[in-house]
Amino acid sequence: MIRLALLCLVLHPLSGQSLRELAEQHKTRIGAAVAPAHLGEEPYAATLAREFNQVQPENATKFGPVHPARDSYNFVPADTLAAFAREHQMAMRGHTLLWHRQNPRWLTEGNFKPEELSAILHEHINSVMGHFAGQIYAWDVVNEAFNDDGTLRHTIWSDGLGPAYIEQALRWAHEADPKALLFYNDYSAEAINAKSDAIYKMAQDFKTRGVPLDGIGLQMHLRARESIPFESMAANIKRLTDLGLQVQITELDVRLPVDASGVASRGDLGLQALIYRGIARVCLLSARCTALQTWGFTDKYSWIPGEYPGFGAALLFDANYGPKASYNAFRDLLMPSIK
Ligand code: 9MR
Repeated sequence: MIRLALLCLVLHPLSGQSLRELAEQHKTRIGAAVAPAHLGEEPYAATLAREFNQVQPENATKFGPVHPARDSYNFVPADTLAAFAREHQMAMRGHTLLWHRQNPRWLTEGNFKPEELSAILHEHINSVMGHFAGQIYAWDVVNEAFNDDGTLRHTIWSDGLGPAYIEQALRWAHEADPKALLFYNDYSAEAINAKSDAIYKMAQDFKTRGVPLDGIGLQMHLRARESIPFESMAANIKRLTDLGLQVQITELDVRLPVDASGVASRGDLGLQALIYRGIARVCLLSARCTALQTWGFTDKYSWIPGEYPGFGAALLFDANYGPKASYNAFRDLLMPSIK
């Protein structure tokens, strides 16, 4: 009987505990970036609610989508997601108040003087965070502010407001919703390197001077067939959490070469599963790595094929919502007895 049950578990992984049930036993969050427009698709909504206990809008709370004209906001798509999250007892993250991409034309082509740009940003932070106060528990306040060499990226914000714009945004964010956790979020800063050194120095300085910063988001857009520096990632997480910060994995995906129908080889799917397992392990081993989030969850909808032609299949579920080896790797790692 027991052997039969075990066999069923192996053959039908979905009959066991879901990722969110396992994550809840670890008191951690397993999240996914979501396009609210797909919530009407039954398998999309059912998979999301069954497997995840955290959501984040993939685009809906970025500056352009949420603040399309100077005097008007569009909260409808993110409100739809917030209602879904409430209905299914999921936590919600916000992404992102300041970035150099997906800004509306009225902002990028407005030729605003520094005082006016500053007032626009202050008002934006107040309005968006005020609207979602009590619904969004953590915000990526600033996204991708550094270049890979650790210098500050030229953006509408750094050029218009000067390098202190990051701490100013964090202070305004704290005033707008004092209960929200405030994150700085970036890519290619997972392991120890010039970019993560710059982020670490900034975080250390902010902690020393009392600038409100609660955590660092490590995006983790990875590809199989590259060597993943797990130990260096763990060391980076440790130095950040030693400052008293949380770390969250915010945008994990592992892209694979695919054929014209979007199908990857079995070998690459196996390599991908090892990477998913390794990242989950690095996060679970740190008590202050408080969320593990993937950038989407089904290969049906992912930014990868659009941005990297010839690549895809980067997520936990295939295009038909079937669980992949990466899903089983995540699940195995979250099983209480396995570490
Ligand atoms: O997945 C997002 C895609 O739908 C958008 O077209 C794109 C626009 O720049 O942004 C993607 O999300 C990005 C995220 O907001 C920040 N980190 C990198 C992500 C992938 O580009």
